[in-house]
Amino acid sequence: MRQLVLGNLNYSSWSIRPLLVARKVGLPVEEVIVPLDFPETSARLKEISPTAKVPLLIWDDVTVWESLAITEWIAEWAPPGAVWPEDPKARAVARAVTSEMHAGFPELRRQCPMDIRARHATPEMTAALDADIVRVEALWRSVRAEFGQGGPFLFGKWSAADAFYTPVVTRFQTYGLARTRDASDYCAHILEDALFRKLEEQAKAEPWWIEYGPDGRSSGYLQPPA
Ligand SMILES: N[C@@H](CCC(=O)N[C@@H](CS)C(=O)NCC(=O)O)C(=O)O
Repeated sequence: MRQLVLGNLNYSSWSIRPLLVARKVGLPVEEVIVPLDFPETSARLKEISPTAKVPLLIWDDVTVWESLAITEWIAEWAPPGAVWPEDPKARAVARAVTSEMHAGFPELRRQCPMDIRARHATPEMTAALDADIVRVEALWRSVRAEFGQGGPFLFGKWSAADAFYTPVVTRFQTYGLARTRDASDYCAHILEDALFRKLEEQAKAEPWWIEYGPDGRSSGYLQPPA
């Protein structure tokens, strides 16, 4: 069995990161979506995942959880340079900014949950959210300035770093967060890229919706047909 188990693409930022990587390199894997926040979601995930979370890669007798570990597994499967930059210095920095995304930006994630197909008001600008946005924009600007000569992506050519920042780009769009011309330009390139456009179409067509309560709790529901 070769499956990439994912949450709904509209909301599951951790799922779309390795999904974009898998699609970019043409990994022959079945994509299976488990809609998040439904009453049966946890039980379904507990049956297959040690953390009861998605994404999860099942590849024959190997099960890999955690979006970054799945990305590294795909990088080993793919030819060199397909997932990470070929240049060792660029590759080291790409891994650093990707790890920073995986471990950081808590306020951006908490206050601006990914919701690709929606447009929401910009949330109240707390100092912590402001710091996350300032850091994201500085990071994009510095890696583009040092490594971005060969193309419109963070390291010129597309890499896993772009996959990991794509959910941030969608948040910038959904909540109107971009402040600098450089950040807006980078977001535009990601949003216009065919890899993202396909995913956006799928997210828009999904029948599953999530509502966030004032306490931050979320629950899934099915949108009645129009
Ligand atoms: N650190 C994990 C985070 C995974 C995660 O939090 N996944 C969420 C969806 S985006 C999930 O599976 N939630 C299931 C649930 O809460 O029932 C990763 O990078 O893969």
